Order: sequence, then structure tokens, then C-alpha cells
Amino acid sequence: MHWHILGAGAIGLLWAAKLQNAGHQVTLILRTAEKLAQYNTTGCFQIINDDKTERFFTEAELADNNTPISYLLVTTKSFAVTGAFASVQHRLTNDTRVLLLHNGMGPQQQLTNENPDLEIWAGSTTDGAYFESPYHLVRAGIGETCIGRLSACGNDSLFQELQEVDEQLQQSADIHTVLWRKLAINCAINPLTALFNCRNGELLKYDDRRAAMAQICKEVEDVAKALGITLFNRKLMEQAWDVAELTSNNHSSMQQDVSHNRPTEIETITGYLCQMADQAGVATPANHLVLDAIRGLSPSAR
Ligand code: KPL
Repeated sequence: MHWHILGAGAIGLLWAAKLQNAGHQVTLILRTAEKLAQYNTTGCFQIINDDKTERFFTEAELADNNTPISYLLVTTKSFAVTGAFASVQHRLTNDTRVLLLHNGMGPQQQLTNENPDLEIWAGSTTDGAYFESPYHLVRAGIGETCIGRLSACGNDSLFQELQEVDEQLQQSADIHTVLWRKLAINCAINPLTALFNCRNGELLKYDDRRAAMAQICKEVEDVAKALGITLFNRKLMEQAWDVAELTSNNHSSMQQDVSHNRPTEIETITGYLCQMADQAGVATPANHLVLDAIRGLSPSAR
């Protein structure tokens, strides 16, 4: 398989490495000529795993190329997905398979609705890695990735092909619910860690933070219930508590974005939740409060 990867962040490069290790061709699609020139000074990226450093010499190019794309993996930040997709749309054919692996919800549904003839998959991952410096990635733990086909068209062979790339890979016949579960956890943890400027585990140490988290969880459960979505077989607060405890030393992605004054994924996390709540007529005051607060703190993604 020849994969093109849009989004050379941590997840994009981890997947580039997995695909290359399994013998596939990979091309990174970089956003600007400056980024491409910077990458081409070495023409490779590195992954540090325990004490071992592996170098991956991977091709890179810009979107405005005319070679067709057979397999497209999109791992950009959620607010950049639809723009990044549009930048390569002229290179997609009726046989192209697309896998969207990003936080939040909205872009997956939008792209699937707008491209009914395209085989589109979406996924959710707990894989972790962070950059020590540009193109030097430190693997922070091996997580699990679950994917499922969103489009009515196509077949399930992509999963079998990718299982050889990632042994931990799971398939779900109901990826929508999988995405909702991840969304629920992100609603519970991400905005509060950004607002309190704390690590995930520090949400659990103070009464006011726990109370805010519990209120957010209750509202997310109300919305899911109104939409007929089954979240977890226990209270969302208990599930989110465990995730915050398990990742207690981590800075959430939103906390990092806010502290570096970067655009956040709030619109596809809490923003999506509030939009669904408003359409279903469910009140979500605590979620609206953190949505507005994060909007006020971070630069717009547009
Ligand atoms: O997915 C995450 C994120 O930071 O975006 C959590 C689960 C909150 C872990 O940090």
C-alpha cells in the first residue's frame, strides 16, 4: 500500500513509522514550502522508544501535487481536517480509502456526508507520543487504536490490511459510539485542565474541580441519552476519573494548546457536544460555560 499522511504531528509520524516498518510506502504531505524545506534538511524523522532511537527516511511533499492518492490518513488537529482534506481532493479517485484519526467530532460526519462515493473510515486512539524537538518524537506508551467504516460504500478489507501494521488494532462495527465515548472523556477532562492549567490528575484533588467535572459529565450523559447513544456501563464521571488517574501526569492536549497560545480543539469537543445538545433541546450550562471560557482564552483556528 502507498499511504499519504496529512498531518505530521505525533500520531501521523507514529503511523508513518508503523506503516514503513510493515513494508509500506509512505509520503508525508506537509502544509507549507517552509515546513517541507525544514524537513528536507534531514529528510527523516526520529522516534525515541525507551533507549532506542529509530530513524525513518520518509518522502515528503506538498498537497498541490498531481499524483493520485490510494490511501489517505488524516491526523491533523480536528479544526484543520476539512481544509487539509480539500487541499488534496483533486488527487482522490473513486478507489481511494480515507482514514480519519483525530480528536473530536464533526469533521468525520461532514466529510462522509459530502463524499458519499468515497470509502471513509474513522478511528480513535490512545497511542501517546510527544515532540522533544521538531521531528524528534518520544513514544510515551503503546495505546490502542480502534477504527470502523463510516461510509456506506466500500468494504472491510482495510481493517485486515492494517492489522498487519498494528497488532493492537481493533475494529468496531459501531465507530460512531466509539467516537462518542472518546468525545465524552475529552469533554470531561480537556477544557477543565486547560482552565485550571493543571495536569489531568490534578482535576481530582480539589472539590471545585471535581464538582465541575461531575456537572459536565452529567450533562454529557443527558445529551447521549437524548440521542440514543450508550456511553459506558457505569457513570461517565467514574470512567473519566479513571482516565484522569491513569494519565495523571499528562498535560491534556487542550491544556498544552492553551498554554502555548495555539488554537484548541474546543469546537469539535465541547462545541460539538453543545451543538448536539441544543438541537436535542437538552440544557448544558456547565459545558457552555467552559466552551465560552476556552473560546476567550485561545486564538481562533480560522
Ligand atoms: O485524550 C486526551 C487528550 O489530552 O486529548 C486525554 C484522554 C484527556 C489524555 O490526556
